[in-house]
Amino acid sequence: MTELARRVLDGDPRALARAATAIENRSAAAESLLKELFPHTGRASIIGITGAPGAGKSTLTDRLVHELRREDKRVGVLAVDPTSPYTGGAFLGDRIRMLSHHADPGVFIRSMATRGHLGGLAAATTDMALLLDAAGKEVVLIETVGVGQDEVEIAKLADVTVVVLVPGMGDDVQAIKAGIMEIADVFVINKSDQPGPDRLEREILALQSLSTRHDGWVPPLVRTVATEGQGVAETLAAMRSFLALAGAKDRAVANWSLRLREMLRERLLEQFANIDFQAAAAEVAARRSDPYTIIDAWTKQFQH
Ligand SMILES: Nc1nc2c(ncn2[C@@H]2O[C@H](COP(=O)(O)OP(=O)(O)O)[C@@H](O)[C@H]2O)c(=O)[nH]1
Ligand SMILES: [Mg+2]
Repeated sequence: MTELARRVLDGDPRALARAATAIENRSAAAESLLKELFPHTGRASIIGITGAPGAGKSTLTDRLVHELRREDKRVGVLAVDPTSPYTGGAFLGDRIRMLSHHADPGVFIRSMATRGHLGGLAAATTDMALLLDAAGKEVVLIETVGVGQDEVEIAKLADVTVVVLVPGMGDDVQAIKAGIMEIADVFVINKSDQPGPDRLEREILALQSLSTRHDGWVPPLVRTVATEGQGVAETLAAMRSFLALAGAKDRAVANWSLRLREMLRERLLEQFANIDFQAAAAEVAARRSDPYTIIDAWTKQFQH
């Protein structure tokens, strides 16, 4: 076993930070490290927290961390922040708010940079969660902005997904319809100190009554005021009820089926990183070539 792997398994925060950087850079060393670490994973609960910008995900995550630390649980936090100018400020805000945990060696916090080009964020997030799992974190919280497809994909990689909604936003139900309904294992109605939580609750219940999940789970609704810490313990309890559901093994297989797909997708795209997509796109758009012929040529090039 390499020195770095040994120190990660010991939970050494500096080794963890180094390994996280290696994973972020997608270095070859990171892959061999992850191979070494993988047999030591599978113990952490991976919790996805998703919702629109400003819904209170960071505030809630912060409160959950406090609650878990009170139970003496070791915690990892991964903040997935898109580089969009809308959330550029929130990125800093998240960091500052999270600073309150920085002196605590039981908490490890990492902001995941969006990968800009060919995706791969889902795979990188999986790797990072595995790293924290191997390092002995018992709970890994992943905060994602549930607006892009990429972020919804990441949420699906979690063992339990919490969707944070807020009352009084007319587009709530739209967001739910746009696919968040299927990924929510727990609904949090945050900012319940603001007008309208009853109405939002009725809307969610109405949508829930239209469909049943194949696992029979009816995602509970929890009202929170994250800024006050209200409902945080209840949120944790709701997540734990879901995690304790029978069929955890089947869920693990289903999750790995998704994760492997994401990892393969990324691996393939990485191999094609040098391809001039722009030039090919121009050819296709001008009808000088067709996408099928071009993709055929690309895949042949890489079949060795
Ligand atoms: N009134 C009220 N404000 C909240 C609540 N939770 C979060 N906020 C505020 O909403 C804003 C956005 O919160 P943040 O956690 O950064 O949202 P995120 O973008 O989803 O991570 C901040 O100003 C918070 O202080 C709540 O329960 N009630
Ligand atoms: Mg945030």
